Amino acid sequence: MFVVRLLPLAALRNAAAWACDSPPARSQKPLGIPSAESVEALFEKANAGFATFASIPSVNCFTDGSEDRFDIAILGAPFDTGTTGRPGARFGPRGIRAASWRLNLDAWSVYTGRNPLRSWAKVVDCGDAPLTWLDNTVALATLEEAHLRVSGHSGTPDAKSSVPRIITLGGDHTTTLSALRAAFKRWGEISVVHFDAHIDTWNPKVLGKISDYAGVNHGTFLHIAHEEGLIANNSIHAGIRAPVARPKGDMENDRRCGFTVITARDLDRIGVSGVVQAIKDRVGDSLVYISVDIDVLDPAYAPATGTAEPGGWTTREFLTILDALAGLKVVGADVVEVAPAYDNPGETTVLAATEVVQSLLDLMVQVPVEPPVTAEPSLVTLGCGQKKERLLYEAHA
Ligand SMILES: [Mn+2]
Repeated sequence: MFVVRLLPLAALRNAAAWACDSPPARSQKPLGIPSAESVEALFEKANAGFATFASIPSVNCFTDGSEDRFDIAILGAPFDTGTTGRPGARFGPRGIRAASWRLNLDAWSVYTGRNPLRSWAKVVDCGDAPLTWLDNTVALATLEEAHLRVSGHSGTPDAKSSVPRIITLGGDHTTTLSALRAAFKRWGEISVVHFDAHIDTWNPKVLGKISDYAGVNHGTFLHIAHEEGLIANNSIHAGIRAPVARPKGDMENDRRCGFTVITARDLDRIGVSGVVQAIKDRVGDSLVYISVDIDVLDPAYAPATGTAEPGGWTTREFLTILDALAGLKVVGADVVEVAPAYDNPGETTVLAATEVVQSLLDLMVQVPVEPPVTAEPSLVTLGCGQKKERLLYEAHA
């Protein structure tokens, strides 16, 4: 009994001595104490403090900060009061940013060997535009102004392209109207490559006919963009499968708005390469805006969206198509209709959306684009003879 009591006390005394004085000699380095260099390296890599897209730097792009130069900007558009289906896309930007945490500056594509966040282009996150949810017309005008402020910055001094280009995180699809209005002022008329389950060229007299205010919504914005003369007559939809509201009228109006259609099931018939070729043939050498409604994916791959339609493409099929569009002159792009509240615990939809953003970034990095210089830069003559204002962009030295 005596021995049993004394031995533990002696052991405790020895342990206390090691902790306070010198540790016992060991052949290996103590675990849990990293080198100062390894900690320092993490700070050089990225700012992980705020949830920016892929931890890229955040910039207040809405002030006149002419010293803040960048080449591609991520811009959030938290707006969902133009939706006819399930609301919730106002949380799309923060959902996509949250899911992008696993991306970082060292994410190199296993397919291409490229990394759009390590290129000639400086990519920044501008945060969200300050949009009201109480008046759609005010919100859309605010978003257009936000786009113009962002694209009003200069590209970085050694960049291959002087006007910053924008990738918008929606927001319901109405937000694309503001992006197209602003893009027209910077770039002139542009073609739209529109990935969606729905045509979104509905005449406001067919969809939202209860008032002029209601007529501007996420199913009519491409009709309105056409009526305003913002988009060229060689635009194209891809992934279409949702029913239309009239037996013939809606598709006739769609063609009048300058669109041809690749349906979701066309992929089974012509394959990925057929879809890609059809898009490239259609837009040719035009300046292009790529709009991705996440409902182009099947609800199995993107359940978190406002108007899900069964029978869509897989995430892999769609990303293959998107990456194969390399060579297009992409001047603007978006990923819209992401409503994270309907996502599953595995974050299927928002993860897909982050990959789409990475692919859009890569398309922009591969082909730098300069705005066309016209003799009369403030006015552009449209195909219909109407004249529209376009901002004069003064390229930096
Ligand atoms: Mn849409």
